[in-house]
This record gives sequence, C-alpha cells and structure tokens, in this order.
Amino acid sequence: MRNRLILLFSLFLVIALLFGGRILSAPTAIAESAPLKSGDANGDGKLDVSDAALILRYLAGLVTLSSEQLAAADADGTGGVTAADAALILRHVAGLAVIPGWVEELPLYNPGDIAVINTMIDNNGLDWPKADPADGTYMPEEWESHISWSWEGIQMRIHGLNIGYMNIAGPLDVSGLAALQWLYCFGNQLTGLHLSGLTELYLLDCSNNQLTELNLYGLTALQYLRCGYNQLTSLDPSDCTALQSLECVYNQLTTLALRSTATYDSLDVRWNRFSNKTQITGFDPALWDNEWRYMYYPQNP
Ligand SMILES: [Ca+2]
Repeated sequence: MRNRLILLFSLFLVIALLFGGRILSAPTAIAESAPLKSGDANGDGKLDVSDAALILRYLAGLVTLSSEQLAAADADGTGGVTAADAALILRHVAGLAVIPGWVEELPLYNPGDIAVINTMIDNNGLDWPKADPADGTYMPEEWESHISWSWEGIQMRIHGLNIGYMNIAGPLDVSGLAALQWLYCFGNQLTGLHLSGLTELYLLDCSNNQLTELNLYGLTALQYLRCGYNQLTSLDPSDCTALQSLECVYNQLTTLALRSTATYDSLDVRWNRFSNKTQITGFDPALWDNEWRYMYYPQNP
C-alpha cells in the first residue's frame, strides 16, 4: 500500500510538473466570500488529486497561489505548504487519512479496503469482478456475501472477510484492511499471509494452505487461531496476548512458546514434530491429553 502511494505520488509529481498546465484544469475562479476548505487548493469545492498536483506545481515554482489558496493548501495545518500537504491529500483520496471538513464528502466504502480486494483479484486469482470505479462509491454485488462491512463513523470498513475455498494462491496481503476483525481464508493454496497492523483481528482461520511461515507480530487482539494443515516450521504467538484457542495440527513445528500467564480454552498441537511435551514452553505438561481441550498426541516421528 505504501509503495502504491509512493508510486501514485511520484506519478502525479511527474504529471503535474510536465503537463500540469495543459491536462489539469486551471485553478477556477475563487469564491470571494467563504474561505476555502482545508486542502482545496484550487478552490473548486472538491478535494481530489488535482489539489495535490497544484500544490506540487506550486512547490516547483510553476504556479503562484493566492493567500486564500495558500491557506487551504496547508492541508495538515502545520503552517506553510510542503509536499506533506500533497501527500496527505492523496492519502485522503485513497481512504488512508481523513482531512477534517471533508467527512460528508467521503465515499460510502473505504477506498483503501476496496483496493485490497481489487489487488487480491489481480494477484491471487480471486474470481470476482473488480470494483470499478475503485473510489469507494461502488461495490460489486458478488462481494456482498463474502464481506462484512461496518459503519465506522465516517465510512464503511471491512470487518470480516470470508474467502475460504476460493481457489486463491500466492502470498495474500490483507494488511491494508486495518479494521479487519475476522478472516476466513482456509482451503486455498496461499503461500504467504501478511497481517501486519491488524490490531482488531480476533479470529483467523488460515488452515489448509501452503504457508511455510505465519507472522503473528502485533496481533494483540487475536483470540482464535486455526492454522492447521500448512507447512509451518515455526510459530511465535508471543504478541497474541489475547489468544484463547490455538489449533495448529499437521505442521512441522518442533518448538512452541506459549504464555505461562495465559489460560487457554483449547490447544490442539497434534501431528507436528515435537519430540516431547517440554518442547512446548509456557504450559503445564501435565495438562496435555488429560482434558480433551489440550491435545498433544500423536506427533509425527
Ligand atoms: Ca479542489
């Protein structure tokens, strides 16, 4: 996502510098009565990429701006006009930031979330139609039964995503779905799963894929994890301080560090490569297999 923004930013820098005068609409007449809203550098009453482009052209010395325009161009309110103001406007347009005063103008669906699903369609072979336009004003009907959207004050965000048994492959990056709370992506051919920053995620089922690693860092809300039937050789749930239930059967684990202060509702570590129960630290070995909810045997030789 960051790379895409940088690309977008660079692209508009080039476009703005080279062709700005011709293909970008010239600044329109500025209303004299009301002051311009923050970010609306060209004063057309909208906040879009043309405002970012105008700021970049101003910074390059290609255009001059009125004092009203300069005040509006200071989108981040830090005083003065810099490239950071243009970047903030692009982030707002992409749904990654909100500039106060434009909340009522935001599209219904978060464009950043829309972009993540569109990228899955491009990169992972997800057999859905893409959202087009991808600006958050539109979601294809085919997405509805798989995606749980929730209203978050200013916009709809994706809270749940069910892409189980969708015949998708390759590395899956859902790190852009910052509001994601539950994810079903089991039964696919995924080789990677990128979850960084998903601090709201409490339920993850990524069983039956081809994962060789699973990075759980920062998943502080994760309560339920099912990652069985993969090829994991290690698993580090140390950041998952809310974890209650872990099922990681049929992997290649030889060690596992659990939290000694936690009380787990269920653990199922069968069919890994633990040589003995003490390879699982932070958990009383005597509890294994005494109760159905803590299952250790059998292990692979
Ligand atoms: Ca504008």
